[in-house]
Amino acid sequence: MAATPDKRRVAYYFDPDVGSYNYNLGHPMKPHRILIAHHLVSAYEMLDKMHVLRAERASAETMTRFHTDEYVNFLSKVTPETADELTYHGSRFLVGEDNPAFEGVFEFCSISAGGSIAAANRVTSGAADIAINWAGGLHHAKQREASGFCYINDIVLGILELLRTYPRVLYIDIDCHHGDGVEEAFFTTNRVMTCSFHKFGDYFPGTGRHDDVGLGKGKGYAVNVPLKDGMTDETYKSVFEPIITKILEVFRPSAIVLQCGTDSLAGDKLGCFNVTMRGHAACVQFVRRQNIPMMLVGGGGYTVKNVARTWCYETACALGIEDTIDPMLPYNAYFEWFGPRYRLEVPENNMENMNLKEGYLNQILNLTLEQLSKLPC
Ligand code: ZLV
Ligand code: CA
Ligand code: ZN
Repeated sequence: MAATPDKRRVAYYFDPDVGSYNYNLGHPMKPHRILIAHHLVSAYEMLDKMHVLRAERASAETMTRFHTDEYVNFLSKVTPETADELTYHGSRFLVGEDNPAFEGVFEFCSISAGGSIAAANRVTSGAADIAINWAGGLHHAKQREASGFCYINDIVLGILELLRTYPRVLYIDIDCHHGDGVEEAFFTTNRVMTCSFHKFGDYFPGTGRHDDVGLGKGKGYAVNVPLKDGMTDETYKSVFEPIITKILEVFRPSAIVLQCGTDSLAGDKLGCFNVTMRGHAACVQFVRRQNIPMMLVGGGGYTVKNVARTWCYETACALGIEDTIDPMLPYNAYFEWFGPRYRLEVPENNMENMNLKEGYLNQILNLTLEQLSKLPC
């Protein structure tokens, strides 16, 4: 007899307006990629296999569960015209060019944060085993300022919601950048373990050294896996699986938030790894197999068509139907974007894997496992 397929109740949060916000001209962050991913999900007929929900937009007051009143108040008021004055000439709230005061920035943040908060509640209520918010994952936002294309930290707000019900939450971050905002928010608590895999060395935001492990009660509960250019599927898996397995053994999380930033894919405009769509999704599949309530959020990803392909495939992984997915893309409104091959794939390239030099990857793996073995069981 065939084994029962491994199905989960999936809640998928999508706001049809999310694709209409634009960071400044020439800015690499394109909210439109979430709409394209949605078109692929729809063309693959996944929408009727899950609960498709539009979350209530997060209010300013809700955002102050993490951010300061002063910052949220600023964000709710700022426009492209008033930005210079309200930021005291670019010295407060929005520093540098990474975070422009674009038209509708507060609404965009309300959609992103509203989605992660609703996803967290869907999981804690027991109505979903997996809740997805591809508009979330904005891991750099700080308590009192924007950073790295992120204004409101939807992940911190989502985790705070999970902590109302669950004693321990694991946060895993496979975006190519360090998940600094989430790490900082929970740096002194042992109720949230943060684990970020990221490129380190002459790369934004510059934090996430291996020996940054948390403070006070949180000592040992921040896990950082600094990597070099050229990570492949095989080498990514060779650190991801043993580290997450060890974390599950020592931390025993009651829920997991997986940030699925796709700038860790091969060929990303800002990333520098060589991971394929399948290698990236293998992280989702591995976490899903643990049978722990889970949230999937988006994050970075700057080669738009590959972001859409990967989040579509990862939605299929959440549903457990990835083996039935046609590698040829079905016709959809964005079909011509996916030429010349029109396939659901992100292939690797021939870049060198700098992590294999001088046993670097093994050293990092061993140091991380050693850190984790020191935690009380
Ligand atoms: O994927 O930016 O390197 C989650 C995420 O993790 C920097 N920013 C800052 C520090 C001083 N610099 C440069 C400022 C440039 C401002 C505009 C760009 C414009 C065009 C092309 C690339 C960039 C850019 N900015 C590339 N890397 C940066 C980083 C921020 C990276 C954020 C990653 C966000 C969503
Ligand atoms: Ca990361
Ligand atoms: Zn990133």
